[in-house]
Amino acid sequence: MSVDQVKRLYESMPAKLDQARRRFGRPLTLAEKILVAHADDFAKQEWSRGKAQLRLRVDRVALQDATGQMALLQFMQAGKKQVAVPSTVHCDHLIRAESGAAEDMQRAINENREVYDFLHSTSKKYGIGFWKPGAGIIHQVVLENYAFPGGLMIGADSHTPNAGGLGMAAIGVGGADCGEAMAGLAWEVLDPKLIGVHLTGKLTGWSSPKDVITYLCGLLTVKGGTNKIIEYFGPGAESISATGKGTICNMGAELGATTSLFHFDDRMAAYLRATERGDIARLAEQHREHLVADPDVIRDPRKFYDEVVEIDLSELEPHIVGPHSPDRARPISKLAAEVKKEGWPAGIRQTLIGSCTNSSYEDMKRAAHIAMQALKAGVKAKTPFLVTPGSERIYQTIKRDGIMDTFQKIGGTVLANACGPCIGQWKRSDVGKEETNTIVSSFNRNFPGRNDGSASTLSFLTSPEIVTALAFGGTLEFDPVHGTIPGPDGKPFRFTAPEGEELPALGFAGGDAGFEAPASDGDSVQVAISPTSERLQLLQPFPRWDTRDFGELPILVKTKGKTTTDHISPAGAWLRYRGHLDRISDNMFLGAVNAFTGEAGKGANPITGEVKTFTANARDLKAKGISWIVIGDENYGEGSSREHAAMSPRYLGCKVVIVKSFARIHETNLKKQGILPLTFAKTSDYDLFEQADRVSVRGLAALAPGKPVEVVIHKPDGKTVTIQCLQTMTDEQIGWFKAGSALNALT
Ligand code: MIC
Ligand code: SF4
Repeated sequence: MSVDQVKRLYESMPAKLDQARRRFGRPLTLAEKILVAHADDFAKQEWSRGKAQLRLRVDRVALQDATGQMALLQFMQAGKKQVAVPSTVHCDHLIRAESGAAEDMQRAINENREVYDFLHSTSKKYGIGFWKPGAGIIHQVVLENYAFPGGLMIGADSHTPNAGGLGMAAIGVGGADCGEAMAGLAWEVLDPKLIGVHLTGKLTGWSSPKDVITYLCGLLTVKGGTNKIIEYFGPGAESISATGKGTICNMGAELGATTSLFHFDDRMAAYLRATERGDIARLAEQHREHLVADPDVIRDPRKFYDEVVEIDLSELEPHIVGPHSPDRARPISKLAAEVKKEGWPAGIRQTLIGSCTNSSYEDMKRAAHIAMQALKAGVKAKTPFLVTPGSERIYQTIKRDGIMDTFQKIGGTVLANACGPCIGQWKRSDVGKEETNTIVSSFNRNFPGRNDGSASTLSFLTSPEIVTALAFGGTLEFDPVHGTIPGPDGKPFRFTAPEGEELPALGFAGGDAGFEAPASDGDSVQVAISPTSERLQLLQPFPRWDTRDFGELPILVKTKGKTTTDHISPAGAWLRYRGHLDRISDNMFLGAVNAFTGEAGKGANPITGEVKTFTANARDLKAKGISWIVIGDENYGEGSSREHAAMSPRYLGCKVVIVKSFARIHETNLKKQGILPLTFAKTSDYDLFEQADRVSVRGLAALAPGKPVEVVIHKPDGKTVTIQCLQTMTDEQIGWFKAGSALNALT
């Protein structure tokens, strides 16, 4: 978005915000200001938190190489010549970490050539900015180049809210949402409720932005933010750098929040200037009052936010979360006792810093400060230490400033500027497949199997500086804040608290950022997809609803416990097939725990009784022309925005998913792909479903917003049980269901 467009947005705000203050009869929070300023039609729009469906115009769309393939394939189906809003593609997820940046990059380019060529040529053709492999991780690149206070963007990645560090409302969505916004349609989202987080005190010593969010994860849990925007404000916010704010907003995805954001302040202006956007900083300073909440909101927040959380940063201890869920939180000082009690292996096998969450200059600098202390004292690292810089800009700057040298001196390996081990793109040879082992990283997710494909790996998340100290302690029993480790002379060695500037004193290093602008004449660019490709496949429209109720569908899978998108459609080696719906569907439910047996990834075929993978069973049912249903637990579909977790089930014959509760992005993805998402009116009805049951869904012709749906469970002995299920579909979404998918409804 050009400076002129930002200026126009800011200049349009006073009138729009006044109109909203009058209509709502009260002052506005920042989240509301941004939503109002981006309303497709303010006058016609109904506003009601938690109830209304907002139609918004986004300023920008960001795609990455794993989810972006499907987003672009869907956009292409809309038949447009050019994208309607500024959009970018970022090649970051497909680079596998194996032996260090240079070799890993070359291997990735060779292995993924076909996909990169596809992304590159579609970008060129349709007017999309293209960030080459190695340019950096989507959210860091967006923060450095595109995010701006008061803006609204969507991205086909759940950690898009990272841009909230610069006061932007940036929301993670499925690829179909992006495709539609790029095609020029308004984008829809449930009017979110608002959580205000009032920050007082000051971050000091070992405490870092990561601790704000890991603490909140423990407090609010992984579903605490569902359909809510988290707005941070208060005097404490000024003690957090813009990139630190980005860390906090990024990991708000782990709370399931729609997005998170901070009010505009001088730290943001400083970051904008350091990243060569002084013109935007100046504009934001001129329009400051529109880029923060109204004064009355700050004075009496409880009147205007649905919930308020107080955090005194001066009291906040460093936290660590895990294993297996980002909300399993405790202060680092309490970890050793818990490790003993739980019998987790205390010895740490790998330490990793970086990722989109924590790879700012400040993060690297503070981690290097810890490493330097150990180097000076002659203390050796006890674990491998892997670093993923967030962008080429960070990489070049830490190289110039000697930070990389420090990491290398402690035996660290600097990986490509990419997702790598954070998304299972990690070839690890130091542990056996089923060996229980412990790793610690500064990433944001730690679901089973997430990093190295092994559910036996226990993954803990904490700040980069604590990760670095733990690399020297080598054990979860070491508390770097209060404890000591043996020095080379046998005497106890104690780290002092990390220090590090938020922005490089010499400015960011220049060099080839890895950006390619689209062609001026897109018509001349050809996008070719080979019909024999195993990486890319043109999409075929899903069949329309045949206007009949669903009768006696078998249950393909009833999942128990956490069913994240990593359980439904694992990443790692499967990322290879993200552009090929048929191939990727072989991973469907591989991580899902079968509620009938406790086993992951497989179950009895509902017709033959043979125990096979869920995919094999689904393919068999599909071949027989039988559709099926999924029963799920709480916060079903938590985590990633990947729509493959909805498309694969749809492709293999799923009609309905009934769960205790949904994560926001996944519920929308199901609707977009034409699957009926239902929740139990009575949570305990989950227990009624048994393996041999058949399930009917009645009254579909009368489907209407807010109207419950009748579900009949047919028991093998002929008995039936009728229950009520709820659905959250709007008229438009019911239209998607009837058309077979949102895309079908469009074309
Ligand atoms: C993630 O962190 O889980 C991912 C990989 O970035 C996903 C996107 C994907 O699955 O490609 C996300 O967060 O949406
Ligand atoms: Fe990449 Fe990990 Fe960030 Fe997702 S969370 S964008 S996989 S670095």
